[in-house]
Amino acid sequence: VPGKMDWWRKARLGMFIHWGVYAVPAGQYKDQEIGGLGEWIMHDASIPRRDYEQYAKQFNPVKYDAEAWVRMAKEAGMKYIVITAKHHDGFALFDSKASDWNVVKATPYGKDLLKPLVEACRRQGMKLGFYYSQANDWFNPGGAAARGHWDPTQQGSMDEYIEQVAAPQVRELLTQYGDVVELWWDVPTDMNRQRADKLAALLSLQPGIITNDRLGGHYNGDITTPEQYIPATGIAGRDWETCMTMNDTWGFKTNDNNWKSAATLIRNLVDIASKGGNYLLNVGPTAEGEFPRPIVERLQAIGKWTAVNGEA
Ligand code: JFZ
Repeated sequence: VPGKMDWWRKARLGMFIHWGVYAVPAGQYKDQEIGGLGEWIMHDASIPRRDYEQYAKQFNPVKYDAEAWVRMAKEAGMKYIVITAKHHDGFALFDSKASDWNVVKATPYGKDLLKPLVEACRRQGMKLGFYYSQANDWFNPGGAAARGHWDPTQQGSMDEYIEQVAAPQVRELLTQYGDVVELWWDVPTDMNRQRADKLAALLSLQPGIITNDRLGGHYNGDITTPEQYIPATGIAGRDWETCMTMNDTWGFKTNDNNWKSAATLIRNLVDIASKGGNYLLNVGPTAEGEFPRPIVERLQAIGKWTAVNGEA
């Protein structure tokens, strides 16, 4: 689609949202602080599927207010949002027919979390994209695990997993939620050309969609995704998007308080924009459905800056 990158090249700033069942343990398992990324806790603490499932039974984000989330993004000067429809723990934030490991079937909340966000984005003129962990899936049998499985119930055929879970879910995401501006694949463990082809074919369901470089197989996508850093001189001849956390985790962790200052985040935005890239800045909401206070404060500070200096 000619011109599909036009809005994206002007956007400069987007919101990344990492949200899921991992916000319940929030970095702790069996009274122990688990190092590393909050959304990797199932993997890093080798939590059996059956135990991890219990966190879903406590995932009840009654304070979730999609309108407020979108408003905070908008007031920060963000032009698009990318949310984890499914992260590596395999948990779908949406009503999926392809796996019962989803918010409707596995949690007391029992409602699709993407629908209200889609509606809020439409009402407020915000663009929305989906992160989808296509290869790593530590719950649905056959899904990949970057450093090997730790629970026998995770095992299965990856081709069947792609056929019966990943492809159907991507189809759901691209047909049931209106316009999807970005499909953000992540971590191509054990992907090959055949598996990637099946997923890539689905992108035709959203002709204007932009994809990143993490599908695997032989795909480069439309954009390169430097993670947690800013390329020194940009990336010549390529659209790029630096994704970055405000503290040291993507998914919410109670005890991660290593927040970057608002000044640092604004300086990063200027640095990235001046080099022709976009800044996809992460928020990790709590299991109750709120943005932690330090995040709200930083979004507000960024908004004060972009309101004056934003539109070039
Ligand atoms: C991945 C995920 O594993 C992580 O949980 C988070 O979602 C992040 C945005 O993406 O982590 C990566 C992926 C790629 C690199 C580093 C971490 N990389 O290419 O350097």
